[in-house]
Amino acid sequence: MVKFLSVAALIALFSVPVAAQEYEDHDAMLMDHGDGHLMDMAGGMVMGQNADTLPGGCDNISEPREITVHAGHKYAEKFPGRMFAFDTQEFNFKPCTKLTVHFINEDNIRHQWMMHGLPKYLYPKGMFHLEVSGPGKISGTLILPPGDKTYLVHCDIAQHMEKGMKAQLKVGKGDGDLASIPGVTAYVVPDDYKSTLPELVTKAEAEAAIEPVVVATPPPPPKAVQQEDSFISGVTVIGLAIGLLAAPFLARKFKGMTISESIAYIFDLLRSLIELVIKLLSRLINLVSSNKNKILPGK
Ligand SMILES: [Cu+2]
Repeated sequence: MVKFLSVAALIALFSVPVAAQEYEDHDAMLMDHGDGHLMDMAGGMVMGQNADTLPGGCDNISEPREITVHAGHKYAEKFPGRMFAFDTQEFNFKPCTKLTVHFINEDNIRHQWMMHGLPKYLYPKGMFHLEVSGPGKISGTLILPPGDKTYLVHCDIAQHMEKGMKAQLKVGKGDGDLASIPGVTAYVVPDDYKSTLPELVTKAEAEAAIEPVVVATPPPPPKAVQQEDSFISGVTVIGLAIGLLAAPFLARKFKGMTISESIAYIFDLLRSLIELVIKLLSRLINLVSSNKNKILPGK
C-alpha cells in the first residue's frame, strides 16, 4: 500500500511540470527597434516586419491572410529520420498578400520561421523572420511580392533545417519545388534503411574494385634530390620509401593534375612528413630528459 501511495505521489510530482507548460505570448512585450525589427527581453524577435509598404509591382494588397504555424519536435514524428518540423510544409498565397504569421514554438529550445529571397530594398537581407526561445508565441506581418516564386522557409538554428524544420511558400504558382521538404519533395541525401552496414561496405568495396587502375606514375622527384645531396639521405630514403609505397594511391590522386601540380603536391607531402619526424624526435628527447630529471633526486 505504501508502495502504491509513493508511486502515486511520484507520478503526481512529475506531472506538475507537464501540466504547467505554458506558452508565453511575446506579442505584447515587443519593443519596436525600427526598420521592422522588434524584440523583447524574453527571447522573442521579429525581423523584416512590413505591414504598410507595398512591394514594387503591387498596386494594392490582394488580400489579407492570417496563418498560425506550430513548430516542434512532435511534428517531425511522421517523417522518419527527422527531428524537428513545422506543422505545415507548404504554403500558398496570392501575390501581394498581406500575410500575418502567428508562430508558436512548442519546444523548450529556440525555433525560427525564417523566410528567404524577399526583395532586399524592402526586407533587410531579403528576410522575414520570427523567432522564439522556448514555448511561446510571436506574430509578424509582411506583404508578399508580386510574381510567381517559391520561397524557402526554415529554422536557421544549427542543424534544425537539416533535421526537418523546413517548408516552401509559393506565391502565385511558385517557380518549382525545393528539395528535401519533409513529406513534399524527395530528400537530397536519402537515408538507406534497407541495407545493413556490412552490405553497404561490400557494395562500396565492389565499386572501388571496378575503378580502372591508372598505370602512369608521376616522376618521383625524391630520386633527383638523392643524387645531388647525399647528406640528407635519411630523409630522402624515407621520402623515397613513402613515395614508392604511395605510388598506386598517388597515381589515382594525380589523375588530371599537371606535372608541376603533382610535384608541388609531393613536396608538400614530404614537408609534412619531415615536420612529423621532427615533432616525434623532439618528443622523444623531451621524454628522455624528463626521465633523467626524475632519476636525479633519487640518487
Ligand atoms: Cu529550430
